[in-house]
Amino acid sequence: MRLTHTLAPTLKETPAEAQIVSHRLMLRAGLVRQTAAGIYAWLPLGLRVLRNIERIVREEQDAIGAQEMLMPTIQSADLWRLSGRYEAYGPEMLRIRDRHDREMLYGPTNEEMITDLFRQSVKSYRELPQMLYHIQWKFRDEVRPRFGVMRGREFLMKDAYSFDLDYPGAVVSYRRMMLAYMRTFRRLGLKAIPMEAESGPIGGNLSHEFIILAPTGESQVWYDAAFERMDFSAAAISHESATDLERFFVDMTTHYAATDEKHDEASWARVADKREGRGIEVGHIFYFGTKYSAPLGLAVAGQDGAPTALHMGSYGIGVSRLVGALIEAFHDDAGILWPDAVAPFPAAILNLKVGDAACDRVCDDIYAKLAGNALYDDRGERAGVKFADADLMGHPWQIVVGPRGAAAGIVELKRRSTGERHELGIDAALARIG
Ligand code: 5CA
Repeated sequence: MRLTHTLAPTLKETPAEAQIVSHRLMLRAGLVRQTAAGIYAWLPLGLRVLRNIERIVREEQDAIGAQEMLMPTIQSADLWRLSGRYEAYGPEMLRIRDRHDREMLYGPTNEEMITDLFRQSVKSYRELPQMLYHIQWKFRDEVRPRFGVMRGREFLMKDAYSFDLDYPGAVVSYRRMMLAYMRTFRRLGLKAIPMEAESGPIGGNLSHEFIILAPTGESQVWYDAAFERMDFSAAAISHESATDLERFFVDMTTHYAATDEKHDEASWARVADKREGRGIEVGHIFYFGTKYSAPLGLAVAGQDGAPTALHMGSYGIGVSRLVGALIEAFHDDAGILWPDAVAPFPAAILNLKVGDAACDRVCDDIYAKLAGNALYDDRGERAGVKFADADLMGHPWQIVVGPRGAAAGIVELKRRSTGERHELGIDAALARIG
């Protein structure tokens, strides 16, 4: 992308409404703009990050055999009456009437809808187990939307749902999903700690929150350093093997991890390798048995032919919240430090003297060799402005092209996260970026 023709409105000043660093940086780097309270438009660079996160989430869901689908954002109130949640959800639910005066709602989550869809088509235990997911916008009319995309009213979630004939099967699905979560957060460059949690309005009796560590996180977290050393690779743990999953789960849940509410000094004292930090909730998973299948009539013929209500779980990842959470985890005073896996582009090209024949030629050459997969700062701005904006936007590499170097075919390659700089020939610089 050429910056001259990109909607990436960077701001020098700190926006007054932003209380936390990720919100400030998302506005300053031109990733999002608020269009109504707690509702954001994703500008081109922000959307690229969102899509990169989605891709990693999707790949790890697919890898454990979850099937992607897409349910609508608008739902009919009828199903929610059957589960009892239409009233129970209260003012957080955005209620809508269509032209026929039918009651509709903008989905805050999809347990009812998926249960009904599954009920219409699946009739036998032979079709189980199954897991389905979608990545879809949700609306929750939060009392206090704040912190930008971290607590929005409209936000993007990956929500998955598992269907099993019985409790032991549901536990396997739950553990499989937990494994996928640990892999997902690792790939995003994050340290994630699963913690036992209350299940709240989703209901159920087994639930874990996934807290990622970031110095500016909203809650204090105490955890065993063992979490940081665990190997979640397919080579170490097969998601197909119930024994592997059991070992993985037991290993996870025997290690101490707690937030403020559940922290217990006596248990903490027994942890050999202690770690503390601040945390942000980026995922939440629930096993809730037949809480939705029973009232919505989702039962299949079991092995003995008798109708059996299915055991279900639901599994959420806050995809849009992760954009903010990643910035909370990776930034410095000058701006964002995107991990390679999610950066809008791998590199920014800084043309320090637009109009200088050598600079323009070298930049065009690099931009072409990267097949346009870079943010090319081709603006007629001063070098200082370009350096500041490149640091603010946080692309992992900066290729700095000045007139003297360009004449000699040399560029300066800067690694944003470490500040390391190297003077290199064009091809050597491109080889580093990989
Ligand atoms: N139905 C279940 C699982 S699919 C569910 O809705 N769980 S949840 O309420 O915990 O939400 C899942 C994740 O969505 C949370 O862990 C959080 O990361 C994200 N999330 C929840 N509310 C918001 C919000 N207002 N803004 C941004 N992200 C949110």
